[in-house]
Amino acid sequence: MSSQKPLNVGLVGYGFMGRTHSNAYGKVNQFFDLDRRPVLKAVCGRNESNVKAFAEQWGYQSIETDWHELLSRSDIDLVDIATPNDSHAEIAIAAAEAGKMVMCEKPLGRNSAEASGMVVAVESAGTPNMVWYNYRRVPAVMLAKQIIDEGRLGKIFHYRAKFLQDWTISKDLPQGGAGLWRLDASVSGSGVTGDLLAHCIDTAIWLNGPIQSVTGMTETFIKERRHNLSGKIERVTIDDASAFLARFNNGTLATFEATRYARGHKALYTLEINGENASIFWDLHDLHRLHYFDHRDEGRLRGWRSLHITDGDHPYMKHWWVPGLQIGYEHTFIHQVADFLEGLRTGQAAAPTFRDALATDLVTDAVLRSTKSGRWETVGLA
Ligand code: SOE
Repeated sequence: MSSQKPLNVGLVGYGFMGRTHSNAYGKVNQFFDLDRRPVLKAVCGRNESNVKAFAEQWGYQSIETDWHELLSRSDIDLVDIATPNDSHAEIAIAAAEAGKMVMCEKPLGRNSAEASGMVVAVESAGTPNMVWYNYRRVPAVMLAKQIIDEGRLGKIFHYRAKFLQDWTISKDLPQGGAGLWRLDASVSGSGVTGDLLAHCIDTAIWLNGPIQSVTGMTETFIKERRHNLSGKIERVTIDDASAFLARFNNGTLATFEATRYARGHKALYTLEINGENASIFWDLHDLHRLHYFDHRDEGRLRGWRSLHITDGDHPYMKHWWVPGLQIGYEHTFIHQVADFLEGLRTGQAAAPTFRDALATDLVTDAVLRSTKSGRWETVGLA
């Protein structure tokens, strides 16, 4: 019998993200010393045979086919939302009203209006909440945060982020339905702006503070695709590519770009920050490395250092193997659960909370507004 207090999880949705979260709940207590233990109580999805198969494979004790039923259960402490974006708000608000803790996949809402309602719901209920912006918890990205917070970069002049993929280039790819709802803006809210740039914006605000104003451009390269649900050729409503310029409150100038049309790139999330004294560069395809240049190094030896973030004194790494051995994408979700559980113990909410994630939706809204107005747009306050 375990000495840790159980935290009964009810997962809604069992796609790609349902798998990453389930894996994290299953592993977290083996690697982190925590006083709570997630228990895979129930998984919920509309297709009974699929949800049963998922429950069996991942070890969930029970299933539900209607999320209202899940929320009404007294044996569920935490509702974890891993559904397409159009159901985040409804489920999260109802879960908060039912007194559950709530975790939600990114982006929080399809737009900031939806996200605001979700923030009000969790804050009025006073319930712990968090959004799965997992890339904050890549050890190298966490080290970047420490380096910046220690002031090593000095004044930050430039922030540059990109998220490049290439999986929607074929004009024969349909839109809508399982797996392809990201191509239907009525479900997703937007295209790469809300899906990929949202990651870049979340990390950027966390590392460098609030974004003040933006001006952007988007393009939809393939204008019509067959819709999986109607079977008809329909207009494509998402942005396939999105780029924007930004000014941070602290005076930093920034460029952000995301696309699903960068042939050869699968999930190339990169960021570079240039400060008065030093610069850092990070690349998701080589996620253990943090590149660091410090102008204060002795001139003869000055140059870009390629730090391998696998040592025990690097963020999170003492919980894993021995120095030099690597971890990967799935571990970012395990770190996030560990921090959430630790936040429950200390009473210090683990970030990003719903309110933090609202700040990202306010930036994506401003970017999309500016593509219509053709002007710089001020970002709303979270
Ligand atoms: C899109 O392809 C996607 O799966 C995003 O939705 C995720 O948030 C990102 O981490 C990887 O790419």
